[in-house]
Amino acid sequence: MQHHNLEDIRNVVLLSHSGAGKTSTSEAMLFAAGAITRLGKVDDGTSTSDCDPDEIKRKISINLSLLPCEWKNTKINLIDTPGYSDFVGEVKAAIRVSEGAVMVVCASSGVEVGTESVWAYSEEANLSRLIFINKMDRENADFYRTVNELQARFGSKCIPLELPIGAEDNFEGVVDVLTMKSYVGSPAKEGEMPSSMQDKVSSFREKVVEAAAEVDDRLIEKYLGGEELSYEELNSGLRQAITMGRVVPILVGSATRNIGITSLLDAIYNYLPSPKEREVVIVSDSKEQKIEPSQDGSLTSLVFKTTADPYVGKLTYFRVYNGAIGSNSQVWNATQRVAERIGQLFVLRGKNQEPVAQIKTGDIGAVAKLGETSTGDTLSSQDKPLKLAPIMFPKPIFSEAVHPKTKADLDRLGVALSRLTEEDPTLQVRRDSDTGETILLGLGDTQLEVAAGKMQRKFGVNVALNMPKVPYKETITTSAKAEYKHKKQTGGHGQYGHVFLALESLPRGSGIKFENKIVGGAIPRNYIPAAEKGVMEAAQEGVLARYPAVDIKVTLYDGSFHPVDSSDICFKIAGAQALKKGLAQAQSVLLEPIMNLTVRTPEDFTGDIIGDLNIKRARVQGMHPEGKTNSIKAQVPLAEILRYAIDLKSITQGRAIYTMEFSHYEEVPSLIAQKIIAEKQAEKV
Ligand SMILES: Nc1nc2c(ncn2[C@@H]2O[C@H](COP(=O)(O)OP(=O)(O)OP(=O)(O)O)[C@@H](O)[C@H]2O)c(=O)[nH]1
Ligand SMILES: [Mg+2]
Repeated sequence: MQHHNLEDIRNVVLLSHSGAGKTSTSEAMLFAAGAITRLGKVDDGTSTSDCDPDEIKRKISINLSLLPCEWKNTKINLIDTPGYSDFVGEVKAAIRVSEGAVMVVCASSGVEVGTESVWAYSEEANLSRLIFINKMDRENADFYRTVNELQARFGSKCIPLELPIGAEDNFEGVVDVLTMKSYVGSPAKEGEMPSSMQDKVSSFREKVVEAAAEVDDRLIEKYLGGEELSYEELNSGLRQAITMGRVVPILVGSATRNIGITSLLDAIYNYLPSPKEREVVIVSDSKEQKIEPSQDGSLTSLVFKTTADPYVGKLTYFRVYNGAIGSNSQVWNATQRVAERIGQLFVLRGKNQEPVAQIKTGDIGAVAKLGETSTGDTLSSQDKPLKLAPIMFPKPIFSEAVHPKTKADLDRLGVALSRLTEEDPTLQVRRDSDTGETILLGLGDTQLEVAAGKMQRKFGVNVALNMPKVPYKETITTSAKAEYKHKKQTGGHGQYGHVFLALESLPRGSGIKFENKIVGGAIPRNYIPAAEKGVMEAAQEGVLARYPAVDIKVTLYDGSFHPVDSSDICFKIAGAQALKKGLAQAQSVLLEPIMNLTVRTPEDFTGDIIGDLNIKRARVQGMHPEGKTNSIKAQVPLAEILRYAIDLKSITQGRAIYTMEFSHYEEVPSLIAQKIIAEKQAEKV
């Protein structure tokens, strides 16, 4: 592929609810543009985009894919994204490096939850959009119903630019509303539109003409004066309206039957903006500055994806916003403040890599084996280290405990996990110091399952994912005093340590506080730290179910010693045993973590969500309607919402989202506490 000028590039992300046909549509576009010679199929695992073994196995997209093609001397960098909500991190990254979007909507399912989410993301990112109503050949496909739904949800700016000829099995082609020509079959043959569609096409044409004229004073004058606007005038008006987001044109077709695909490519070429039409936002010291992108400018390039493969090594995907980057050069990572050596550059198409000498402004490329660079970093030149805004990824809301199956798996676990989190910024790893578990956090169960599969396939590490343990704690409810004398008389040297402890409750979140109130040398000062250590260590395992004891003030107020037999270890034992006795006397109870939960849901599901939360021992604290969305705030015990990602998905068919964060610890109701204690005791046996 030739190098292209800035105005001859389109970076276009495909967005949709899962399964609407993004991958099939991008495959059809690659085929129509001659970038591939065989039309692959998602269902056979032969598509260019879904080339990862997990994608082939599950027949869904998991990773974003770069799928460049050339159309009318313009380089179109199609970026296919996953529709499944667990992989929204990939969608966010792809949106960040695109100027335009094709929103794919299924002609039979219409507007779905995922359509609404990606619509909102593309709006946030200010992308110019086209809508492609796909699967017109499917049973129940209804173009006009889908158009009505789109207009009802997203407004009257969604205007058909094409109408279908036939539907379902009889879907044959499309009519271009502006030119009033028809494109039938595959490959498309241009012809006259069916005469039966004349009136319909004319009435839709009127709407397009009006929208195109409206953006330009000269055109609107001409239009209102009753003059005909030329095709060129209409096209340029329409282009402006689409670039400004005032119009979102609707096209139609069938990806698997390869109908309506060349006109989709034409629309991308005609109506979506080039990188030249978007200013580049530079952030430095939290100030923002906008620059015009230029081939001669200083290199400014954003890393938007990293893949790690034990055989191929690390691959870094980047988009150049300003200047150019060359093979075998050196760049400056402005985020990490380190120099990086650039080896051979590539242009990727699915899994195929084509070596290139240079990637210029506006274009997207990849490079292998960068040592320091990670997703979100800016690569620039050292003399002008311009930094781009990073990519905003969603925070994890779902976690599983990772249990390596063998000792060998355990040894390699750390490396595998750090590679995984490097590849996917929506994954995080944490060690829970209370339960001793390694916790993998992400956006949903499927994402974590795929991650576990990848660990096995790529790094040979076998793990089981289990529900994480709840980090319960124990505390006391009354005050108590306890004495312990550790005394042993064996052959030679004896052992002697003797302490009196007073235990009192402290407010939640205080932990264990130790105070020494020994007066008059009942215990020599040098043994106090040992007694304290004994207390602190024993507090790690409470008396109910061996959970850490917290929120207790322990006062050492008396004791005795032996001039020969006493030692640090004797006082440590005495401190530990006295604490255990005290905990047993002071009516210990179990504490559990309570989370602050916020759910955002379409209002119709409010009742079901509250009903479910009530079963989960939640305290609903408030509801805030925002338009048709309701935001519900509640405090819920962690133990009840370890699987909330799955529960909420099934209550709302995936239409609600939530966030949660730790709030505080609270006493577990006694019936539930008895069950937890019994389970823990059974575990011990
Ligand atoms: N009948 C019909 N089926 C289609 C069409 N386009 C896609 N499909 C089928 O719909 C299913 C999903 O298609 P994909 O292209 O994988 O959809 P996607 O949007 O990429 O899916 P995700 O990436 O998982 O979100 C596959 O079985 C396709 O064969 C179409 O135009 N007509
Ligand atoms: Mg796909």
